[in-house]
Amino acid sequence: LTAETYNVKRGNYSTANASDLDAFRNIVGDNNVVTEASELQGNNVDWIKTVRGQSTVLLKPKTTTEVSRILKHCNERKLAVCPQGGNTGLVGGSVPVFDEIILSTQRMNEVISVDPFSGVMVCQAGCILEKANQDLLEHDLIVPLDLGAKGSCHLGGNISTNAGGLRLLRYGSLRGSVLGVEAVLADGTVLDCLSKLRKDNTGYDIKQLMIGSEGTLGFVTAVSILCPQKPKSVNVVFLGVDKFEDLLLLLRKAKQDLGEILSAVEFVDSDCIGLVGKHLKLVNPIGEYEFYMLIETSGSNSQHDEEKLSSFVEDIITSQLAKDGTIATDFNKMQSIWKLRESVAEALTHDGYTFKYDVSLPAHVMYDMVHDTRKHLKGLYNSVVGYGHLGDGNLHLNVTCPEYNKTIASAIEPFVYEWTAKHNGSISAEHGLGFKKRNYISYTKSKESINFMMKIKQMFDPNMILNPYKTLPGNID
Ligand code: FAD
Ligand code: 2HG
Ligand code: ZN
Repeated sequence: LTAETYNVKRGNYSTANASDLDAFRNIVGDNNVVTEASELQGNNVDWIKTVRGQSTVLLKPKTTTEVSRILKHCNERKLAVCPQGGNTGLVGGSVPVFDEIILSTQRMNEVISVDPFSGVMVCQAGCILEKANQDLLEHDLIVPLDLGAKGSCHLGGNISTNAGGLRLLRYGSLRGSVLGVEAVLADGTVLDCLSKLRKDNTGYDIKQLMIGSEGTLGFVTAVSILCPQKPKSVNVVFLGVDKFEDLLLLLRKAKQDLGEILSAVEFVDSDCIGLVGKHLKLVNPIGEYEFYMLIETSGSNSQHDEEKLSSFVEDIITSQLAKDGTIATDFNKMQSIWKLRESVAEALTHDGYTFKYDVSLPAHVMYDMVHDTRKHLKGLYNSVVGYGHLGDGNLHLNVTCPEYNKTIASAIEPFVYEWTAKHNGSISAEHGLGFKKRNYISYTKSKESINFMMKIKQMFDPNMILNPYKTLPGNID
């Protein structure tokens, strides 16, 4: 899909010309100004291949100074810019809509420092999440964030989307663990908020504005993150459950009985397991049930953790809250269970055109949304699945259909947004609004807050060059 499908008009921006390209080559070197259409193809299309831009310029700076010089030039020339990290975003925020210049963190991948005592890692924004986590293991530390896209997503992208992921239940949101951010503003100003301090109450906390602003307020160049100790003992349980209400009882019991060692509580429905089996040949290690729950514990004493977990599993199987289950204590088995959960997004890409919704809801109504969507769509789909971060009240509702068409699109939206608002949820729990959801922001935020957001945008980026057509509703572009 392109801008036309979404009925968006190009803003009044300049088009990059030969002298702009010379200026960019002068800043980053010839090899780091990409203009070859074939090389740009991947950067113009999003991960789920549902939106496509037409940029003709990709820039790959290495340093903050280079980013600053690029943005200063773009601002003076009124050239629109689309910041891009690993391009794994799921709301169309990471790709251009028209011919925005793609500014990538691909080469900004240096770890600047790791302090094993405080646990603070400082690194450039282009560090890949999985690689950063591996590097940290040497210091017995881990990144407080994990997600299925870890092999490609960049820490700068994670911070710009305020990614949630699989460890949020234990380590909290990035708003707590990110201690500092360095960002370049639209006019080239370097905003150095790269603090390594756990506590700092001197005035307003500007880095919080960068977190989750999806590249609309500044370009994140470096981050400082408080990283927890690598747990000495990790275990995973995979359970088969008949009813959604039982998942909620299990969640409460897991909190009560596993307490301080509980590190993740995820769920998938039976259709998700069907899809990862069908499209990716992943094998479900237990029988067939309506729901599956993944519980992870992370602690410091394996004997203590395993005892706690075994007694928890014994209780829930005896009481029939869970119908079946398997405990994994070795690395390979844990990995294969996690893979079942983390691969649902990929399996869906093989199932047809995917409409994705990422909502926060009160836990007791979470799965009603999936039932109601199935009923409402009256068979117009290939699959309607529900899965997600149960412990955080975050449902991923996905609808696949043979191909995109307006009838299906208008049957789904605004239905899902209205449903979410009616139950006091959020239309974006973790993926952001990007290009696809910006015009629905008012289902979750008040008119006053949206107006305030617009004022902030105008202050940070008066020429509106940073990621236009994203996050804020269309009427200000
Ligand atoms: P991109 O996709 O490149 O960009 C995302 C947004 O941030 C865009 O608006 C872009 O313009 C902006 N941006 C990127 N870099 C910068 C920068 N340096 N400065 C300013 N703006 C920037 N998300 C979750 O929250 N939880 C999950 O569990 C989760 N699982 C996922 C699983 C899979 C398989 C996939 C494909 C995605 C998943 N995501 C998840 C989506 C998630 O938002 C991204 O994976 C990740 O945070 C984006 O990082 P990225 O480097 O790929 O950013
Ligand atoms: C996940 O938790 C991701 O797997 C992706 O946030 C969710 O694809 C989705 O809907
Ligand atoms: Zn998720």
